[in-house]
Amino acid sequence: NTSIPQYGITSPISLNYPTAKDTEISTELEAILRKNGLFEAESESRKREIVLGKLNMLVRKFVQTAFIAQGFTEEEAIRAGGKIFTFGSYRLGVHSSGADIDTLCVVPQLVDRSHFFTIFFDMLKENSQVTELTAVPDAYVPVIKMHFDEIPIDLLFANLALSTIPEDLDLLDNSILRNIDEKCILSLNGSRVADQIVRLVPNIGTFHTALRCIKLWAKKRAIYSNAMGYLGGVAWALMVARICQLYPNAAPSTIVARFFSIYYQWKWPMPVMLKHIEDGPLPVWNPRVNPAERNHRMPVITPAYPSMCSTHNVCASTQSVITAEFLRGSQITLNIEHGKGKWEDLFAKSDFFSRYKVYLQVVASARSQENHRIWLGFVESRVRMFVLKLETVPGVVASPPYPYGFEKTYEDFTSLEAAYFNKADKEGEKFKFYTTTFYIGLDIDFKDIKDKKLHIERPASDFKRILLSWDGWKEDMEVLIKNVKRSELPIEVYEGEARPPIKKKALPK
Ligand code: 3AT
Ligand code: MN
Ligand code: MN
Repeated sequence: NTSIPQYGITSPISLNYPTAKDTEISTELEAILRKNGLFEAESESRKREIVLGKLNMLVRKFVQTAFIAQGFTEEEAIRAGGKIFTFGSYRLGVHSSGADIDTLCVVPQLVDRSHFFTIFFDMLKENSQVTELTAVPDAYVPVIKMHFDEIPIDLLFANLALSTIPEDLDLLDNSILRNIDEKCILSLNGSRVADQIVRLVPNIGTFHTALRCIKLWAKKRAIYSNAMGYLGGVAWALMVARICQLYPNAAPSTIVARFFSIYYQWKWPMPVMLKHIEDGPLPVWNPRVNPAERNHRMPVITPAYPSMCSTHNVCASTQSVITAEFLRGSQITLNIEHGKGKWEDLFAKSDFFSRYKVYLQVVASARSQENHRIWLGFVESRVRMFVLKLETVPGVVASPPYPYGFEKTYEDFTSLEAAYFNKADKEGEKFKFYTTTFYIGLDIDFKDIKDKKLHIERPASDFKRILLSWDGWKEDMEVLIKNVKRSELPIEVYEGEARPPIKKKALPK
């Protein structure tokens, strides 16, 4: 397993080294990234390392306690080991100040998940440095969330079919996946993918800068969200890593420019992959075998066995927005390379709220903060289903969602409708309404529509029914679906800036 690393499934496109100009604009790029507050202070990175060290000690202590409780000697308990690994933006080296650390605790077989949520959870509860401790044992990937000395931590759990955890355990060894449950495989996956990415890029420093640039760009352009059908952190990392493989010696600015021009022209659904997909007993991404995977429009495949598609949520509407952004990015970076533009142009705020004539609002509301938090998470995870329904309505060319919700609380109203429409209502009991509003843009073409009307009543009521029949639904959880013209959009969607002038045609084709 220690042969010479191979970068990618094809030979590189170019082995060229940076020109003086490439180096210059890459330095400018780094300066802009710094200006955007993407890097933490030295003191914060030191703190993260200390926190991880303490967490590692706590995990060992936890394993020992669980072993002793099962009648083992102290010596045996100490030998059992236990270790933490990281994944997410911290592991990839692209986290910003204040970001969480995604961690995974790996323990021997005899320590199980119920111990994690009892013995270990209680140890954390006793720890004076731990705040905002929450256990989410029933999640798709069970997790403990907390702040450790103010650093947000997500902590996953995996117990391996081993009697002890060796200090030098290699997570990429596929044999560790044998005889463990599905939740453990899922939990190990994040770290295994991150380890592979780091191994499969030719120059890690270049990868860091290029990925930080792409992440900032994707957030500013409102296309960063796996849940909403755009791309999440893992998918962006894989896409950047593939370009790094194709231009192993290039400067970060070149990686970014080629990223846009290559993905704008990419022959989707040809998959983006960092290495060939490994076969094995577990199901892996394979559209020839799994019909559902034939619907993946922009497949970006994770490199660690069992390989999966990190972009299965992408739909026609989000794909067209992402593609338009690739084109825009390629034009701007080409200009920058020719000395005719600046990096700030690339990071301009998205024009989502001036791009469409009509928008749909999905307002998720509850009367307690706690229920609102739960409800908005659920509604957010289902907005994509509404988008898919809308795409089938005659006259709808595209119905892309805005990836981030807008929060608002209303005091002293008898109903959500009264609050939303700001109707004065004097009679009846009054409540506080915590709301989050999600937006869907409607790109409409009435050319072939006789009555020049959009019939969205059916998809809207179907969507509402799906939301309200959720298992976790509570009585105060409500949803309001409303269409608004661009001129009627509330000012908060422009985040304090003036309402932009109405453009004729903003979406490049
Ligand atoms: P930040 O710097 O933290 O914003 P990130 O890439 O580290 O960026 P997250 O911490 O949200 O992003 O996620 C890290 C990984 O954890 C990405 C994904 O593999 C996994 N993950 C995130 N959210 C979920 C979820 N709801 N369910 C399952 N896995 C998740
Ligand atoms: Mn993270
Ligand atoms: Mn996280």
